[in-house]
Amino acid sequence: MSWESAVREWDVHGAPPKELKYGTAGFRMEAVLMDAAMVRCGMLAALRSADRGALTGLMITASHNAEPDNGAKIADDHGGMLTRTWEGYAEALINSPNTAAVLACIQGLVTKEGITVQPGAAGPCVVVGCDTRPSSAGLHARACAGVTAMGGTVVDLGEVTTPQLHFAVRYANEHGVRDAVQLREAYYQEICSGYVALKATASSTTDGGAMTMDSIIIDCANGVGSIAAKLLPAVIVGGVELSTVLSTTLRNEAYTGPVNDECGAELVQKERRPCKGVSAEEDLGKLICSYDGDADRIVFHQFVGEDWLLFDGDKIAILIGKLLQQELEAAALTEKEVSFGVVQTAYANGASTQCLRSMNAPVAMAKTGVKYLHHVAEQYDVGLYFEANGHGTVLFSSTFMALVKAGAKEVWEGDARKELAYKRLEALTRAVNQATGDAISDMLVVLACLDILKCDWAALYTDLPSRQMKLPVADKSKIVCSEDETSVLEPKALQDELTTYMAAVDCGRCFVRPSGTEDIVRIYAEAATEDLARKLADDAAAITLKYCS
Ligand code: NG1
Ligand code: ZN
Repeated sequence: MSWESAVREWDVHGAPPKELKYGTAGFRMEAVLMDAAMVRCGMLAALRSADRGALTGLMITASHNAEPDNGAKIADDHGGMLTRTWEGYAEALINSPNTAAVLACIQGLVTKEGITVQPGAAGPCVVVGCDTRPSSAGLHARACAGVTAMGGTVVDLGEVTTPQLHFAVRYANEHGVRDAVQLREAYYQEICSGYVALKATASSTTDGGAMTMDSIIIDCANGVGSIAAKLLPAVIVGGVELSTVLSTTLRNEAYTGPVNDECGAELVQKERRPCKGVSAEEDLGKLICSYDGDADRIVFHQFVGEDWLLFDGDKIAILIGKLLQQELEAAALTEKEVSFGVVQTAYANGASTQCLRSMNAPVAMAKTGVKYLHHVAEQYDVGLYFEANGHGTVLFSSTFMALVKAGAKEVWEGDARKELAYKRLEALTRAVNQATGDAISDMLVVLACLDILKCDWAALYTDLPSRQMKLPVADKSKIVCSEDETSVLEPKALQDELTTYMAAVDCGRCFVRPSGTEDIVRIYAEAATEDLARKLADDAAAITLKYCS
């Protein structure tokens, strides 16, 4: 069957009931409204695959959103986010008013990009995965139909985390693997072997002792993270079964409650309170982490005495940054050979930025949304990025990868510390999921960092009091922000008022921006005290409402 006939056969759902935008994390909205879009998303991912002559990916998830929502993220052949030009093509295709317009749109794209759509083994190939929302299985089937309509082949990963999908695409293209089982296995082997190798460099082990046992409680956000994390203990790398070095206790597993409901990284980080399923009585002193609904974000928390401590993305960045900087120095890889940078957004707590600067780590700022941070981090040999909400990873340039691979094999006569540093850096490149931020990989990296650094994580710096609010407004598009999103350009009077309020508050900093994933405006405020931060946020919200109603 020609692709034209196949598109006619499958594109039976019409246009989505409202126009969809490819936001900071792909298409996202109420699941029922995604029905129409999903077949077309499959077609688009297949077209991109044909264009690149390589596998692409399609993940069905609405991440941290409530359970009734769903969405689609398309991964490019390197495993990262879809390139900007194609976001525009995706919007045009998905919002086509009818099948004739879909056909015209595809034809236009094929001509413009010089794409050959040919069915069969040499044709397009898309790795498809989904989260555990009730709507995901149905949408998954539609996505696959879209790929098939374009003559494409599906590599079906089934229920996986978003980072597993991104990793699989990258790995498939690098190693010529198209088998779903092998791709799933490669993920665990790569990150777990890095984790065990890192732990093998902790002082107890290098002094001849056994590896220490890490212990962690995982709040799985009632999401797909539990399915992936459940497999960790049985992973065997280099003769070591992970259960002998890592003890995991899962809470809020998939199918035991609605995704992200009263649990997960979004609730813990934004509302600054523990999730359901953990308590000071049961879990005092134990390290807990919270994933989000598709396990591409993680934050840690702990009941200590009367307190409850939160270790968000900023704290994670500082911990990993500390290890990286220490080891780069020990390996004598100075700024001249290896550039190192940390990327944050405006949501990073001012105290964390200050802490990084005092560590002499170069800090760059990016717009909110992983794709923007990722892009800035790519400009360094070692680019560490984290959003305060727990989404982040480390990117290593190919030059750096080659350098540490060679260095880790070398015997550094008389320089045991240098040898250790190369081993640690090489292990880190495996433990980290370089395709995207990954709750499971970040969890393992943090545990290994704590084992190696043996520092008091909470004492590295103290957050400035801050407050975040979500403001439902009549029209969020009335607010237009500057490139770095720290000020409002339109309406100008709104920014003038915010500036006046900020100036009146000790250590006051606040900004407002329209969310790219929800129909709200986000308010952020920080100040010298809790009361001042709360008041600044309340004032900013009132001013914003005045201009947006
Ligand atoms: P929006 O809704 O545009 O603020 C949210 C997060 C981002 C990023 C995206 C993608 C905050 C303040 N914003 O974006 O950091 O994670 O979702 O999931 O947490
Ligand atoms: Zn997510």
